[in-house]
Amino acid sequence: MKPFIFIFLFLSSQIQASTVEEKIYILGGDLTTNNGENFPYLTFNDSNLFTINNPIIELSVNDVLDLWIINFDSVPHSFEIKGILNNIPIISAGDSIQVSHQFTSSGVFIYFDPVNYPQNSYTGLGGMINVSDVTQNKFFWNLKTHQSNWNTSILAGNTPNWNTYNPNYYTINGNSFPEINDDPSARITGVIGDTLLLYISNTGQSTHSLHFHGYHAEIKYSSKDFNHVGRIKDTFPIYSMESLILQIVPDKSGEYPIHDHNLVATTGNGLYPNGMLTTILIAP
Ligand SMILES: [Cu+2]
Repeated sequence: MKPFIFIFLFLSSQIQASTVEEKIYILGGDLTTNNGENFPYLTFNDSNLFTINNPIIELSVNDVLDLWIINFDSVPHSFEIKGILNNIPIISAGDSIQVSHQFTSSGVFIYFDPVNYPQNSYTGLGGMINVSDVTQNKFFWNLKTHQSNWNTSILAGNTPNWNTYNPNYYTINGNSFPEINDDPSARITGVIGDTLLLYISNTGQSTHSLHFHGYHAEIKYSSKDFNHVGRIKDTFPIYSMESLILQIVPDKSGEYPIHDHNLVATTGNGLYPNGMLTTILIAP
């Protein structure tokens, strides 16, 4: 009988879902650029201390996410997971709400504040939930753009004319070049033959076209169009509030640039090189 018991235990472990409990805190602070400019900013945070990053929530397929959202800001906010959870009530200043959802397929899912859309989301309140069954060689990019002279006015409750949006800063996980390469969650590193997975969300208000030098990548997931899965190429458009999973299997060693092909996005308030520019570093 022993083999049958073993098989039963093996199968039951494959379908077991776990419940992941997380808390995120809405907090205001400043984004400081590497040019030394400061502008007000809002993010979701792991604790009641402000950081420029929105937490990356990592789940396995079939996990149930139990999420508390705590509003430490002085004005009302809300919460939405694009395409999955909406119609969540307003969270008053000082209040909190709990949401729960089981994620039954892999992908990158954007969470954000839908209040006054896109203003609150633009000023920083947007992050990513990654659902996969892979534990190794994962890298994460949350893309955002900023028009630094807009934030004070937007956070005072004003609505800008989005037709005149002209961002002057471009960040990946809150950083611009060269600091992106100091973020081990963003900077792609590996050795020849590795399977490297890059989870990308665009929670800003611009479209980007990411160009990979040195290696081609394969689309493993696209929130915009399922038919794009399987395409192997070196440039990947990503629209606002869309997400991608790319896979790279390096065939050679070296260090190669990856950047937004819209070259204004590789500047910071007119200075080059800056913005959405990083390198992939592959060892023999
Ligand atoms: Cu290029």
